[in-house]
Amino acid sequence: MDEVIISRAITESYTRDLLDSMELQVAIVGAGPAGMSAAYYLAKEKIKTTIFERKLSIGGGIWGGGMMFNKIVVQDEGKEILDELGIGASQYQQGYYVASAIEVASTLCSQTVKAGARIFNLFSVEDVVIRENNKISGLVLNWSPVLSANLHVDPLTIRSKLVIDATGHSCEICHMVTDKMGEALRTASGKVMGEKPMWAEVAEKRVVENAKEVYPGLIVTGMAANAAFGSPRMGPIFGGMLLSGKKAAQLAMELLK
Ligand code: 48F
Repeated sequence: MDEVIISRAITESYTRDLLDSMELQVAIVGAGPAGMSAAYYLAKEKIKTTIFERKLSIGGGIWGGGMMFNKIVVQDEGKEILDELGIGASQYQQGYYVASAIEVASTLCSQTVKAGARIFNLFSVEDVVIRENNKISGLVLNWSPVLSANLHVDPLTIRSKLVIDATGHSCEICHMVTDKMGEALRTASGKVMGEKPMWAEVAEKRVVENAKEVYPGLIVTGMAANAAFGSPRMGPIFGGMLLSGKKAAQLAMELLK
């Protein structure tokens, strides 16, 4: 085995993938449950989709379950998605199913990649591209270690017809838009309204309703959607996240037509 051939194989293959991701139909920020669900349903329909994830690990808030008890709960509608993905879940009582957080995170990631979506980990999105018509048309990217080490290194940029903010509680892409464009979001205040206290039942409904185009070219999904529109949090029930990602994918496909 030759060390340099190994290094060439990695460098060439990675660079090819990165170059291919510079022109996308859909760019998703965040590989949590909502972002991966959106990517899975888009890739299944052959939409060119890439997720950029800040962390080394993929899966966002799935792994830790509830307070590090690594189990998650889904309701009937969420169970249908787990069934589709081939993830086991047992009924706890009527309408409540328990699944292994480890199996959910790993299988969702595997199915998303197998469906044809690409995932880049260790990428932080630090800004958006806004050109003609004030529409988002791309993302500004940097290596996560560059940002965590506070190094002065300029970013690179990719173009995408649509962007999905799946950054979770921090709702980062929506915040970037308001930082640069003012009160421009399609929310009641034009700003990120901020998530409200825990209320699982309402939060689970709203997280699907709130998966919308929140700014031209920008769809928001998952906990970022509830933060954007001022809806409650839900804790370790994950069906809404998967359904919100699915709705974001359906909306993206309509907008791409
Ligand atoms: O936090 P996260 O899992 O968001 P989600 O898909 O799901 C929320 C649940 O995990 C849980 C919950 C109960 O259902 O409320 O919290 O809405 O995944 C968000 C991912 O986005 C990444 C972050 O590292 C995480 O993996 N992320 C956030 N900001 C950026 C980012 C950024 N600027 N660039 C790249 N990745």
